[in-house]
Amino acid sequence: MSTPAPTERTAYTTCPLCEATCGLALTTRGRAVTAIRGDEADVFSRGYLCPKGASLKELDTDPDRIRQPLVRHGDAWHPVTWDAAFAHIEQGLAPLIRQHGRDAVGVYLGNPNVHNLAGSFYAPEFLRALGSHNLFSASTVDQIPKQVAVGLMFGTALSVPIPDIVRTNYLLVLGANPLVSNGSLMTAPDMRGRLRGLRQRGGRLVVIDPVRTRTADEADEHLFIRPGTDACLLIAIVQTLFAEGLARPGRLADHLQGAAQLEDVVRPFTPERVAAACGIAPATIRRLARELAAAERAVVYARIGTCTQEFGTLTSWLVDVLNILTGNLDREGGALFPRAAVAARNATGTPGQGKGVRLGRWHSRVRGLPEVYGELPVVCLAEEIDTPGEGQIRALVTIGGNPALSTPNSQRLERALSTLEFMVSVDLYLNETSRHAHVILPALSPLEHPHYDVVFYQLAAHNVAHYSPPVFAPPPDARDEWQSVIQLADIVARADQDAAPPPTRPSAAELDDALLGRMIQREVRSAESPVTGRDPAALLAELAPRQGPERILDFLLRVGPYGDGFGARPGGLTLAVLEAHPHGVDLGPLQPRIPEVLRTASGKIELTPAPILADLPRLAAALDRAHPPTPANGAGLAAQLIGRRDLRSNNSWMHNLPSLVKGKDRCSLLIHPDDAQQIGLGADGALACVESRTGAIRVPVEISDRIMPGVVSLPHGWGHTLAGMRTAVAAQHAGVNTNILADETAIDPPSGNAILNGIPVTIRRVD
Ligand SMILES: Nc1nc2c(c(=O)[nH]1)N[C@H]1C(S)=C(S)[C@@H](COP(=O)(O)OP(=O)(O)OC[C@H]3O[C@@H](n4cnc5c(=O)[nH]c(N)nc54)[C@H](O)[C@@H]3O)O[C@H]1N2
Ligand SMILES: Nc1nc2c(c(=O)[nH]1)N[C@H]1C(S)=C(S)[C@@H](COP(=O)(O)OP(=O)(O)OC[C@H]3O[C@@H](n4cnc5c(=O)[nH]c(N)nc54)[C@H](O)[C@@H]3O)O[C@H]1N2
Ligand code: SF4
Ligand SMILES: [Mo]
Repeated sequence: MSTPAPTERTAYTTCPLCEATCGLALTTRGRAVTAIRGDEADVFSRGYLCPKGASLKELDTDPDRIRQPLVRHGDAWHPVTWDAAFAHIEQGLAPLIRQHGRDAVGVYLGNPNVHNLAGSFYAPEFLRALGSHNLFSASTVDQIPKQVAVGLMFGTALSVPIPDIVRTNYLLVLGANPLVSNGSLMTAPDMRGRLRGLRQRGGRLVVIDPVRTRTADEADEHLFIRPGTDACLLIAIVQTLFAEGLARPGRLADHLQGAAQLEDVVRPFTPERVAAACGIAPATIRRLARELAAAERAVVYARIGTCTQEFGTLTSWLVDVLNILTGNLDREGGALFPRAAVAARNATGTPGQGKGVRLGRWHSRVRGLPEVYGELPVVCLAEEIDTPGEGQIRALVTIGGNPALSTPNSQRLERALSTLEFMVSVDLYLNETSRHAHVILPALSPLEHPHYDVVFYQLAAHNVAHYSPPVFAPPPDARDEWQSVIQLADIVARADQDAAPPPTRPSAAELDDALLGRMIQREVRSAESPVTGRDPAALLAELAPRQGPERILDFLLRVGPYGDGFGARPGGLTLAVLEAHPHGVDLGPLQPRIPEVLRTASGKIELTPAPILADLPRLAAALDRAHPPTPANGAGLAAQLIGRRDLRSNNSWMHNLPSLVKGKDRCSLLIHPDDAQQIGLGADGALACVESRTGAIRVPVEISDRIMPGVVSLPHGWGHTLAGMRTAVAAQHAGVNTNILADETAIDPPSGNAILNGIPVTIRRVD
């Protein structure tokens, strides 16, 4: 007799792939997904999804996805049990820590850590247990400049003001292409719908980008700008506001520190002074200033093109300065601070006051770059591995990261990785980075673990909370990523104890109990908590029988700003409440939060933080630089290289899914027709050689007047050509790695962030 066909059911889950946090409705039959659509009842995304969300089905079933721990001997990988894998890791890491100290182990955390609960709740525990100064992440090839600016201005690293797109009348976008990226540092699903809504209300959208992007296609006005010069433009807008008496912070005036000093320092940066550098006429700069000042509700929004560039921190600062001076910070239709339900630093502690942020508490060994928020700039990673001496990195742990493709001068990093004495990767794939590991611990399919966006609800354009239980139970011998990470924490914590390791390793559940115990202890001791002075054992009992990330989530929800306070605030949020709302809980539109949200030592908005002002002379010096730069060695075309994203690609790791790589090749060099003609590149598909200080690549061109002359654009995350990987589909759509061209010595000094936009390159035709 045949077994009965499994019944069909619908499961709801939040897509973990990008910052938009779309609600998905999955139709499943047994262990199979039969359909994925946008969940129309989702309180935030209302049915929106993109092609990547639909590809979760392929990710779930990808035969190349690693499902068992792997140990490498030479070039050969062997599946092993979890216990064997952890024993191997202990044998690899512990002696190095004992002999060379904790800094001998480096860590790289990649982007998926901010998209899953293991990264949010357990990775910090691993870093604490390891106690190494050599911590790196994708943040320093991404948004750290913004975090430095807002930390200094508002007091916490995640106090990023978010554009209130659904209520604004004027949106100025720089260096972002939300129609393709679906938004970043602005969680707001369905960007096209939201931007069209703005224009239907009679609002105005202006986009400033070296490329006429899909977002620019939706705009009222698009202006080209020379890569890396947004700070020049924005500071001249600020100067104009002061010069024309248009600086009117309104209600915020009482909460500002440094307004007079600000007016002083921007005075030399007139529109005439900056125009040649940024390529935008003085009259246009003044008009933008007047439009921003005149709009009833306006907001400036900038993203990766303005962060991963020469003046990332200054630009990020100027964006909020403009929102403040036009009275648009912290008001409806301007830029507002979300109030997240879980783990928001600016919603705990004393309202309106804090310690501010401290940067530069230690420095990298080789180049002496300052620490930022507990990590070192990833541009230092290779040199910390390949430069001998005390404190050298001898072992590396990567969790959900692919720095071999994602970070500057990848060839040097690649070489460095191959010399490590020991390396562990926690990853879904055997790829450019994890191929260097000695042990790979697999993570689960995103459909096999619970989900809650701890980070992105702190950056969302509407206050929401949405918990998703696992769609499928994990396979019997699988372990969730949090279990791996907490075991790793235990291994490194005990590494320098000379005694032999205990005969049985503590279980993940035991380690989790200890971690939560410490969290509860801290909370009951905090004077500002709804559970101050309560009995930790009683709180722990109330969380039973949950375990792991769900138990921590329940705990943090309950002590959070909307929480039930373990009975202190009846009717408040608990995980059970979220479970009863599979389409999410709507916590309301963003509300003004100043001064309560501030956590600076002064209790004010710091308009002129010293580390930021210290960077202004560098901006002044750049104003007279020649554009475009002349070619380094005569022949060829001198240009500035920038990056871009594609709707069907996600950084470096989703190129193994057939539905996303089918069709036209996406890894092409976008070049203006005049530039192409000058070096004899006749048609799309012609091969160009692109060379920078660090390397050279060959790539087919795509000729288009969407890009400004003197600038070329190439997406990152490609170049799947290396030996020893297990990504068969990606290998057939390999593309080239743009980070061979990015220079690890080029940084934004206040943040240490890499410069990935505006890289000087020379381009030649390949015959
Ligand atoms: N030139 C240039 N370089 C760039 C950029 C650019 O614009 N231009 N952008 C930068 C930006 S913004 C970012 S965020 C970085 C990204 O840099 P990385 O975070 O280093 O790279 P990703 O491509 O996101 O790789 C994620 C890795 O995690 C694995 N993975 C996926 N899901 C999970 C999971 O749930 N658990 C675990 N353990 N692993 C998982 C994937 O297989 C992959 O190996 O790249 C940066 N690099
Ligand atoms: N489909 C898809 N979505 C993604 C990702 C992905 O890989 N694919 N990655 C996710 C990640 S990790 C991130 S961080 C976000 C990023 O999200 P976004 O910030 O929206 O990133 P991009 O789409 O790369 O848009 C950056 C824009 O900056 C422009 N630009 C480059 N240099 C300059 C400059 O100097 N000045 C100005 N004004 N503009 C410049 C580029 O031409 C480009 O249009 O996207 C996320 N979403
Ligand atoms: S926009 Fe982002 S969150 Fe929404 S479906 Fe696409 S990848 Fe997922
Ligand atoms: Mo990113």
